[in-house]
Order: sequence, then structure tokens, then C-alpha cells
Amino acid sequence: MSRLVVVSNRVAPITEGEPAAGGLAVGVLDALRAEGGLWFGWSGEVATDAAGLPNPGRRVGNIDIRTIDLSRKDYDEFYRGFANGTLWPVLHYQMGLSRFDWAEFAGYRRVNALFACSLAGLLDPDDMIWAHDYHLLGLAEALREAGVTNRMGLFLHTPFPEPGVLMTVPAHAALIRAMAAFDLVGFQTEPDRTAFADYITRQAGGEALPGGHLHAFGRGFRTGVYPIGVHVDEARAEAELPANRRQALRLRANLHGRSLILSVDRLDYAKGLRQRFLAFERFLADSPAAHGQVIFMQIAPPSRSDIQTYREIRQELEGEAGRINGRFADVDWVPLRYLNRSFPRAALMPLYAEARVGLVTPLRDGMNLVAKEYLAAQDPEDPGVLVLSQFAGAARELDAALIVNPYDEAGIAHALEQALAMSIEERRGRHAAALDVLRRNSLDVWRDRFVADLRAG
Ligand code: GDG
Repeated sequence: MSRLVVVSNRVAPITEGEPAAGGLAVGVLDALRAEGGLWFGWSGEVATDAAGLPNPGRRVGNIDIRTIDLSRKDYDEFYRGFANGTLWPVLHYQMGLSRFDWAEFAGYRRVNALFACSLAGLLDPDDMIWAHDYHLLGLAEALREAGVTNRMGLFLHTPFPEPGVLMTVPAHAALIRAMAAFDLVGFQTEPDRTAFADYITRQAGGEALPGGHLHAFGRGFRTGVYPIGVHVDEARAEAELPANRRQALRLRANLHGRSLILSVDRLDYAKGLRQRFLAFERFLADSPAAHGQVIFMQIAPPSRSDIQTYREIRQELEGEAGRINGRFADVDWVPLRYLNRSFPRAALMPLYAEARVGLVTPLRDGMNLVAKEYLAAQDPEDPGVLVLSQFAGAARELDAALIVNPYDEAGIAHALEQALAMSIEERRGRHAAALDVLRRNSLDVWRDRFVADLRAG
């Protein structure tokens, strides 16, 4: 059988026997562990010399790991510039936060070519290449220019915007042409896939054929929908494991029977944190009976903090949290706990299980694994309620959640009231329905379907 070669911007730090953080890392590692393979990507190091040359290889179990360093210029133009300064905001419909510079786009292409050249020398003829995410939209095109003819697939973890939104990126035509060099392009939801197909047929003169096949730029390739999932039973087992529950028990003791509303997000403007804080403020203003009875805890590990927009949102949130607490806190109660730090993954699951409400309100999100982890970690006998943004990919599957518009403060405030007052029968019913969906679309199913489709050609 052909060897699986995974390419992602960053290779997750993996140690044998330890759980990996995040869905991409967990899903990819499972796939690689199942049959062995190679994981290739950026080391995370910015090198002053010898950037782009593969570092010495490492082997963990049956997985070979190869990384390259980037130069400062690569990092600035590719990572901070086009990938995270231009593409990420537009993919999340935040065009006003996107900036564009042709030099940065050239840097993006240069780094995709650098990945391709370094990887080409490590490939066997029948290796199957699985690239991940918006950093590597140009990888297949660059590999083909380097003479590589292997099968190549891309999975996009983010949303894919409608053509009119994508076209705010001046380099949109070159980007789409590059994506069409893959053999399989996978999306989180059908609307994402349809938006891509719309661009191909309406802007690129291409043709849509049955079964997700597209024809454009003189070649045929396939698209598909692969909603990423979680390991349902493992999340619950981790939530119950005494060794993981130290922080959760401290939290419980400190809640003194108050209800906990919990949010967990990378500190990113696409996650809708400011709007959520304002919605919680609205809830407090509308529900005086909840004063002293409810605590909202926002865990927000810092992310991409060397990018200006990310520094700004951090400042803004600190201001809002202080203002809201100043307005409502009492001598024995502080309504909003804002934790600008990360937790070990194992400690997160028991924290989810403590929360009466999981509040997940991104402005846009490819999927949102926190929503799924929150549900999976609940006690089925006494589960909490998920309040979920209609603009998260997860909302396509989780209609058992309370679905809200993340821009509607009053709507979110109302959903919080509803969630906190929900009967145990209704909570159990909604949770059981959601769990059925999570099991059907688990992380294993995501990975197996993508790999099988890529292999099938
Ligand atoms: C991208 C797409 C898509 C969070 N805080 C901590 C921590 N986490 C873990 C969560 C979860 C993961 O990080 C976050 O995943 P999300 O899906 O919520 O969001 P993104 O990071 O934006 O992921 C997204 C995903 O890719 C997969 O395709 O769903 O739409 O944007 O697993 O548990 N992990 C640790 N400490 C923390 O403090 N260890």
C-alpha cells in the first residue's frame, strides 16, 4: 500500500505515549500511526542561515518526521503576511481585517515552493500526499512544477467563502488555479465545497460534474465534504479520569453551587469573543435573578500574538472584561472570569464537564472542535447544554444545540436563559441526539474517508 505523507504548516510536537493537542494533530497522528508514514512541515524555528534545508530526521514509533526552518523574510511574508494577514481573515469573512501586499503573496508562493522542493527529495513514487490547510494552497502546483506526479490531496480546515468574498483578495485567480492542481480537495461542510465549485464554474470557466468532480485549467480533480470530528468515548473517559480532574475539582469547590457557562477559544477575532462578552453583559442586564448565581469563564490561550490585529483584540477583551465586572460584580461574586492562558488538553475535558452551558459563538469557523469536545465530555445522565453559532461548521451537524446568531446579543442572552432553565429530560434528549451525530462523524471516520477517497483517485 502507498505510504501516507502528511504535510502541514507546523508539525505538532509529538512524544510517544502522550496525547497530541488539537484535532488536526490528533487526526493526523492516528492516520500516520495506523499504517506508518512521513510527517513534513515547518519546525517553528526562524533560522538565520540554512533555511529551507530539511533538518535531520526523527522517528517516533512508525512515523518519520522531517522539518524545515524558515528565514525571517519567509516567516514575515508567508506566515504573518499572506497566510495570517490576508487569507485567514478573508476565509472567515472578516475582509475589513485583511490587508494585501503582492510581495507577501510572492513570499507565500516561495515558501510553498520551498516546501515542495524539500519534500520532493524525500518522496517515493507511490507515496500519497495529504496537505493541510490554508498555508499550503500552492503545494500541489509547486510539487508538479518540481516534476512530482504522486497523488495529492488538500483538506481545508477553515471555511471557504463565497466567490465575491474570496475575490477581495487580489491574487484570488492564482490561488484557485493552484488549488486545482490537487487531485482531491476536501472541505468541512457542503456550503464550503459549493462556494469553491461556484468559483470554478462562474469565475474560472470550469465545469462541475457529478460526484464532486470538477474540470478546470485543463485537468480534472475531485472535491468532497469531510466534517472533522472527535474521539467521543476518549473525551468522556479523559473527563472522568481522576488524574485530570485536579483543576476541575478546585473550580467546583469555588463555584459554591453556581452555574458555570464556559467558553474555550484561541484568542482570535474570528471566534467572536468580544460579541460574546457583550452578549453576556446583556444577559446580566436582562436577568437580575442570575446575579450571584451564574459565572461565565472564558479560557482564551494567546494565539499569533506577533500580529497586530491579534494584539488589538487582546487589549480590547481585557478592557471589556474589566468593564463588565466593574458594572456587575458584588462583594462575593465576580461574574466573568477571563483566563488568557492555555491548559493541558487533559485538564480541559473535566472543565467542560463542570459547565452547565458550553458557549461557542464564532463569527465564522470551519468546524469548531470545542463544541464537539464539550458535548463528548458531558455526563450523559446530567449533561450541559451547548449554545452554538449558526456560522460554525459544527452547526450543520449539531441541530440538537441551541443555535444562535453570534452578532445577536439579545438572542444569545435569551439562549443562555433557556439553557440554564432547561429540564433534565430535555437536556438528556438533546445530548443523546448530538452524541449520535458525533459518533457517526467521528475523527476516525473523517480520516478514513479522506484517505480512502484520495487513494481511490
Ligand atoms: C481550526 C479551525 C477546525 C483549546 N484551548 C486549549 C486547547 N484547545 C484545543 C481544543 C480544540 C482545539 O484546540 C481548537 O480547535 P477548534 O476547532 O475549536 O479551533 P481552531 O484552533 O481554530 O482550529 C476549526 C479545526 O481547525 C480542525 O479542523 O474545527 O474550525 O479554525 O481541540 O481542545 N488545547 C490545549 N490547551 C488549551 O488551552 N492543550
